[in-house]
Amino acid sequence: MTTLIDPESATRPGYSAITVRKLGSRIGARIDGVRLTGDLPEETVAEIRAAILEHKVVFFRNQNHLDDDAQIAFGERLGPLTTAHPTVNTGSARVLSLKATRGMAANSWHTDVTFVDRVPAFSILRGVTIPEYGGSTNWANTATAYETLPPQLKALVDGLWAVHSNDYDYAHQYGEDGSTRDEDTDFYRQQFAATIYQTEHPVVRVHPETGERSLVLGHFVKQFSGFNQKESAVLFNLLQDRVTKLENTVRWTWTQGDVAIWDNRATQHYAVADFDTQVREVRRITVQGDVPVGIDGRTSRVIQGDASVYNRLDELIR
Ligand SMILES: O=C(O)CCC(=O)C(=O)O
Ligand SMILES: [Fe+2]
Repeated sequence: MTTLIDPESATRPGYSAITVRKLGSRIGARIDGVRLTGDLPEETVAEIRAAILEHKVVFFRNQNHLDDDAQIAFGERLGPLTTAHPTVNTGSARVLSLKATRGMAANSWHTDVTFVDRVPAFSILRGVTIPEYGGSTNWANTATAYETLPPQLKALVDGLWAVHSNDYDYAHQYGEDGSTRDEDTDFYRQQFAATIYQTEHPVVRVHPETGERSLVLGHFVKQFSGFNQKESAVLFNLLQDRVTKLENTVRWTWTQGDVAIWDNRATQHYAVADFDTQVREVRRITVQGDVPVGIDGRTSRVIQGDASVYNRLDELIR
């Protein structure tokens, strides 16, 4: 017997262990009917993975049972985890705490950790302390951003490479968007760039699981190879505007216990610093990814910094 799909609910066919509802035409889905744990059946994990690959970012409500260990146990079902971060230590080997009371480092469009060669595959973010208002997060689909480029722009980006670094320009974030500087954020920034990494990535990468092409950009881009700073800025804005066009994005308003999982190989995200001095804490783990491969088969190239410890495969530091 075939089950009729109610177009109103936009419930997605093809899933039996979970319920998947689309949130917009290009990106985002909410998943219901699952309690995230380390011992979920293989079929459920496979469907969650398929939903992430299809919708780029998925959201789960009511996962209040999770603590760091349970978040890690579930995360490991998607693949081996990275350490918390290449440079930032917030007190856990695997979990990065993003806690803020005044603005945040993530209120700018980016893909996580693109300054190293092995860019994480998935980021798994858990809402721990959520302000009364503000502090939503936006995601953009970098695969549809590429797919909808006019052919002339595709021709340009298909052979384009860019240098990404953690030593990027934070200054542009201040003044314009109303967020303020304080000692905590200054300290975070110093730690963030304590070791400088620089990696050259293709601007168009071929996704290792889906084969889709996607744009590799975001705020860690320093310069396009073969272009000067001024030209790079013009090109960057032209392409970023395509990525962050509102129709290409989804916005999530958090409640405590929510979990967001995104495909870091096909998205950028932006956390909105509009919660005044309220406390906001989200905690992130990341699943290891591959070295990006361009359309011509060339792989990303490390220019500066050894990030091998970030992806260490042993369990010694757990
Ligand atoms: O605070 C957020 O909502 C997202 C922060 C962020 O950029 C991340 O978790 O990678
Ligand atoms: Fe991020």
